[in-house]
Amino acid sequence: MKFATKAIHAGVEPEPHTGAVMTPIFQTSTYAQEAPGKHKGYEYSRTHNPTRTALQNNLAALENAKYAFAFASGLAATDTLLRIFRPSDEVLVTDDLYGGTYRLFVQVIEKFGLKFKFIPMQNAQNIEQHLTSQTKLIWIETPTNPLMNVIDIEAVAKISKKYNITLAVDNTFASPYLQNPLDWGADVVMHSATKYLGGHSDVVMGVLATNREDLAKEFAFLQNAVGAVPAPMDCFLMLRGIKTLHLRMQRHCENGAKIAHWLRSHPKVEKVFWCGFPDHPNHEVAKRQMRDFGGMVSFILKGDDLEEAKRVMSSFKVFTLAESLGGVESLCTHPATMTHASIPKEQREKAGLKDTLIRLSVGVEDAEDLIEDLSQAIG
Ligand code: P1T
Repeated sequence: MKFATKAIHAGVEPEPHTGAVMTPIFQTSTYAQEAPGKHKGYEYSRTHNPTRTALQNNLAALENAKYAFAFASGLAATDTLLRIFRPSDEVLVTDDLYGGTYRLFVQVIEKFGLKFKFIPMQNAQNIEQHLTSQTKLIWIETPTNPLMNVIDIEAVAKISKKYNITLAVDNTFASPYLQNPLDWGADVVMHSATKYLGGHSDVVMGVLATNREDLAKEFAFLQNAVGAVPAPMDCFLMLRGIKTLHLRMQRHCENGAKIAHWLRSHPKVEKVFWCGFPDHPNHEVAKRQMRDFGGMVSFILKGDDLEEAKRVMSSFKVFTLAESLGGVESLCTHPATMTHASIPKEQREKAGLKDTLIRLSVGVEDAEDLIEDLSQAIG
């Protein structure tokens, strides 16, 4: 089945009792049992819920995975994955990543004895020298948030396999429409489904998907044992959002490309971060592992003046200044004070993230209106 058909149909069957075409919201915490232990596969909604089952089957199909698990947020999904590791295990992480993931790793999980090392991975050859016998997980984002660095999933997977290390890819920025990390050798795909998958900025949710049975068993156990599960209503909204993922992504990519090029030709713009430019350092990798370049674009104004950047971010009429991304509406974010404020400034700057960087999540509005808005805001 091709992507658009999977987005609409995978995992979703008409409801057997009534024929309802849309998966109902099974708003129940528990299920009647005929006799102790004799039930229809559903006992308690932390463990299983039919709306969640339909969504998980759909998500697995989109990521070419055998198994997918939905969680109450992207960070809940990441936290659940990290719980399969043990004190003194080491994790190698891309140096540019969502600030909340950094905070979870350094301020929460490190307390339990795991060690995290943040390194640039745009050149996969940089990785091997940082591995130790304790390295158990490599965590990458690609494209990265917010610098749009691209990491060669296949090259990293070759290394992780050689040393028997699990490779997890945060696929939030690309969405499964643009990139399927498991096809390139990753062991786990993680999503903040809050973003492109949901697509309408009305649900917070996370996903883990894998083809490895051993990991799937751990995730199923932990999903129930830890319990960071999404509500049935949210699973319904996610299924509904996913039905138009392919249509939305096409327009996000079209608008993203138009805006990236427009910004690049603007006399007041110093640098535009977007992996669709042929001179982006890893453009060839992006072309190979992604189907298009997405709707996330970051930029820095000439003069590198924080006050001027703040003035521009406060002047938009169509873009909304807000955290998050991937919804139909265009958003503008200031990573240094918003999404990446939990990463110490020194660490941010080491990774190349300046306080003056402006991040755009280009929505699916009319590109001409978006460009007019950017034009009046930048001046
Ligand atoms: O917000 P949540 O659903 O918990 O997902 C966390 C997360 C994980 N990975 C990436 C790449 C992300 O971008 C996020 C959330 N990011 C934002 C809220 C943001 O504006 O960047």
